[in-house]
Amino acid sequence: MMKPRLFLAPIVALGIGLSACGGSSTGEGGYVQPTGASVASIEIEAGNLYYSPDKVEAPVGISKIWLKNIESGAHNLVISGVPGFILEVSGEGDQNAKKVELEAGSYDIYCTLPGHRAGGMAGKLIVK
Ligand SMILES: [Cu+2]
Repeated sequence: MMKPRLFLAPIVALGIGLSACGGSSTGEGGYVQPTGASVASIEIEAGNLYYSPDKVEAPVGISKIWLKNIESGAHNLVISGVPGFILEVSGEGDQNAKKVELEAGSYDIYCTLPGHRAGGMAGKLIVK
């Protein structure tokens, strides 16, 4: 008879490691910010089902993206093609910022809360 315990141990350890990642306010989705200095600071306001501006430009390289909540309600901002990146804000006046390194291109930004993107909480981030 074989000894399955030897093979089970690493699987259990992996499971614990994955579950420990969830729910942290500092490491949502395991996103790792670039360590270099940011060349631009981009500010986007979140209202109820809109961003202002809804079309923003950023230079190629590392930008620090700010999301500032100007109305009630919780919102967030993700960038298409940037896995794990999310800025979350809760009530009015709340703000959040993270650095992101971007190549030239047109990126969709949107709020992932149910109905928000379809309701108009979407925009474009143009990097050039
Ligand atoms: Cu939203």
